[in-house]
Amino acid sequence: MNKVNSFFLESLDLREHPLKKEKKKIRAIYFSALSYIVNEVAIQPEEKLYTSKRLQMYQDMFLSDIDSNILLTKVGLQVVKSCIGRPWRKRFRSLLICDVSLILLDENLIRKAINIISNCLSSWGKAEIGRVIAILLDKNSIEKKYLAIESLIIQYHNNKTFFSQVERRIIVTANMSAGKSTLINALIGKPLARTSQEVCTGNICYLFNKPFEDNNVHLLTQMQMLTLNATTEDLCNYEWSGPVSIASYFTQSTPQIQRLCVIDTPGVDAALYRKHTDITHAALLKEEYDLVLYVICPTNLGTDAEIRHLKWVANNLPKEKVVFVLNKLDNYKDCSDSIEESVQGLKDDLIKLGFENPVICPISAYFSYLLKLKITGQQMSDDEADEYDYLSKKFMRSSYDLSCYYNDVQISENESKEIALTKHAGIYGLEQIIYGG
Ligand SMILES: Nc1nc2c(ncn2[C@@H]2O[C@H](COP(=O)(O)OP(=O)(O)OP(=O)(O)O)[C@@H](O)[C@H]2O)c(=O)[nH]1
Ligand SMILES: [Mg+2]
Repeated sequence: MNKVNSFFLESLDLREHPLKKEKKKIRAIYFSALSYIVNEVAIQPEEKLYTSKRLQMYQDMFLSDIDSNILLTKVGLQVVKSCIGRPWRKRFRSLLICDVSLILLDENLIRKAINIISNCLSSWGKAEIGRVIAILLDKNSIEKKYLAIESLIIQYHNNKTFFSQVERRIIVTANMSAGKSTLINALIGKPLARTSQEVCTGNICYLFNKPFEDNNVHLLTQMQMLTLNATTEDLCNYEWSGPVSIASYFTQSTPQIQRLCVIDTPGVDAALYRKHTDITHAALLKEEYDLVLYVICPTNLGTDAEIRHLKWVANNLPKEKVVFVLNKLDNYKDCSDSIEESVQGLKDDLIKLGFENPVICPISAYFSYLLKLKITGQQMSDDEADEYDYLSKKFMRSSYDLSCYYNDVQISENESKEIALTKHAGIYGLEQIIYGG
């Protein structure tokens, strides 16, 4: 069971950092002071794993145009220990405290770091940083003169508020290729879980929400291989030798920030991949979760493989936690298929299997995913753009309006077409259930 620490979930946006506008020398001295302090207090291996990556992010941001880091480290030690009166230090002390706090996150470590800084200061300087600490750690209101560091203070507070929430955990299961990973990508609004027409997900993948968008995807693979700015290539190439964790900001249909962990699992019926079934069964039995999303592809309804997995779920899992997702409804044709009949048919089957009053959520995970790309202004491939155009027309038709299968989802007249489509495509209603409706 993967319970990651706060470091892995942290959002940190350095794009507007006040130091970026400074001269090379100032940036170099500042970074050496920052890394010196962080390395003095973060000494446990797990702390170091994250703080070293965070420092790397700062280094990439501040020093990409400067060569020699060995020299800089020496300067850093000297600056922190002795040169009290230099003009840059007064200006940057409060900034240093913010950055140290954003890297260390843990209040005990932050207080240790503040002690190191305080020991270099006069009593006037100590009082000065005391005010910043009170804003940061005790949430005193921000004074005008600290407006330059306000965005960093807000980032620290947003992270802390997020970490203090209880995490909701959702596990997703299905036969192979039912669209589990596509559904997860629709929930996140980004292509983070690997999808394919062929057998794809090969092990457990934990996907965690982050407090706000900073455009950084975190990836932690087996063997503690950690990256805090994973590329599309990184996400496509890791080995399925064990569970994988990914953290990123999730774009929801109705903006609200909640801690969520979605657990992707391998499909259970791939004849050549028996191990996948064992991995998924073990996860379904041992993980802690609030909901199980059981994804069903209509073409699998009534097949031996589907009935087998449904029976296993009915016999082994708490039935009241299972929500059924009838996926790929964009493939339906008005002339030959009936969504209503499929939903009713599935309901009858589930009741026979012992699910008393099954919750069934009809959806098109793929169109929902495209909608999220559209809403967040992300690039679509040519295929995706064509499919988006076609499906947005299809889902505006009343026969594909899936909102009627969800409680409390009403289309309002003055909302945008895209928001109306999230209701028609099913993702809006499903998110209400997932986020605790
Ligand atoms: N038309 C349509 N295709 C979908 C939908 N959801 C998923 N697919 C497609 O179905 C195929 C399998 O999707 P995945 O999300 O990889 O399925 P999975 O259940 O995670 O598969 P495994 O991990 O191999 O068990 C991909 O080609 C998806 O594009 C949908 O809502 N509509
Ligand atoms: Mg998958």
